[in-house]
Amino acid sequence: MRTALFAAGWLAPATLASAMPSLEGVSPALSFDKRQDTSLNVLGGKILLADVYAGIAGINQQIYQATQKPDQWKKCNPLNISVRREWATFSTSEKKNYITAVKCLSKLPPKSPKSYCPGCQNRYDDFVGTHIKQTFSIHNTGNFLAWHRWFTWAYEQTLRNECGYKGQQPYYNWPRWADDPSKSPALDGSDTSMSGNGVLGCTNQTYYGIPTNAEPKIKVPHGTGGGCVASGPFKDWPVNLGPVFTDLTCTPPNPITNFTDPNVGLGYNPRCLKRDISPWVSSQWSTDEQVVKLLNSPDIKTFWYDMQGGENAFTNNFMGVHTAGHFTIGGDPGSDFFTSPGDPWFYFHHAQIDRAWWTWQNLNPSDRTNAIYGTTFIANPSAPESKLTDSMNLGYAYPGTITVGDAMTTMGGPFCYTYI
Ligand SMILES: [Cu+2]
Repeated sequence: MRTALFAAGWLAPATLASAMPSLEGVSPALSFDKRQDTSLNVLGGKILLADVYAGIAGINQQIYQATQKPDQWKKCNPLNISVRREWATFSTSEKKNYITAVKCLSKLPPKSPKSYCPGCQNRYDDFVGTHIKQTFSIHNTGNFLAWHRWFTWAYEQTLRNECGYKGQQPYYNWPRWADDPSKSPALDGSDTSMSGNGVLGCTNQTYYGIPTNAEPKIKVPHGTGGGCVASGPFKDWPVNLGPVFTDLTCTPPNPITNFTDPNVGLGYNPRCLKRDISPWVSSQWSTDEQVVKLLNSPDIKTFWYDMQGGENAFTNNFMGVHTAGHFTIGGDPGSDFFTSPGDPWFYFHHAQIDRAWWTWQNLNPSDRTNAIYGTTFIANPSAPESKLTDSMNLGYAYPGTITVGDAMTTMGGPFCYTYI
């Protein structure tokens, strides 16, 4: 049974825009229970069409779950669901609680044995190590979105279970800050940010090549950073693993560089966190227009390709929101797609990747919740197709296994969360 709201997801963008209520002078409710810091100024003063889509998706999902998934609804409904919000809507104490918990993870001992991850120094590194180990089977694959949904959730749970975090994983709403990411409260370098840009550094290179090869399709110019993050809460953040596949020549190579070694990139390689925040990237490929175009994808194949840089990746000067989000901060390890979770920024970006997928799914939940496209090995169309019954694990980062099918909804399997 489809309701009128499901159909609303298919309204033309122009219709939606004209139907939007004027929010002038109104303090919009941005969460079910928190009303601090919720003025539009905090959000950069813009109403985004992508957020209107997300709002429709959120309502659709509740109706779909209530009417079509009664067993899941008994376990997860508005009475117990957790709500992920943008960092800009967090109160100062919520931000500090989150920052403290992330730092705490980097001070707890690792669970990975040395034989599995020789360079893992702390609990945070368990997540980075898992991502490095599994890179070829979780990117440009059919499980890409499901695996990263679970990975981000497992990180959120670990912050809560092992480091006293009380809230949810924040996301970074790309288009809201696309003109100037350094203005976002998540990257402004303040005491309540995830630290900001690096100092000027790595100036031996004038650009990053995407993809990383001799003839890259896109050349990201060096910005005003590139060196170590020298201020803000993460100025002393330890980076221990990688790099594995990076275009940066100013970063020391990992002690284990042989791709036939199962521990490639997992040798101990201590260094500072580097960033080169790039409005050049975000203002081209992370805008409201770009996200709305992605959300208007008619099928999962289109959505999956568009998110990751198009069918012939990165041709036609198109980066896609996934790579654009990573290169909005760039640097080391942020620009290395194996080691990128080594920058705590990763989870802000991937929560937003998840939110974009969640939005697309719930614009038409009956058709899209279980829509899957892709194979089981990176950029290999002849590998076996990914299936909902494929199992996934997170190594020593988080216990247990789930199937891809378990991760197709945020209100089933191990999950019970939504976005606002
Ligand atoms: Cu990844």
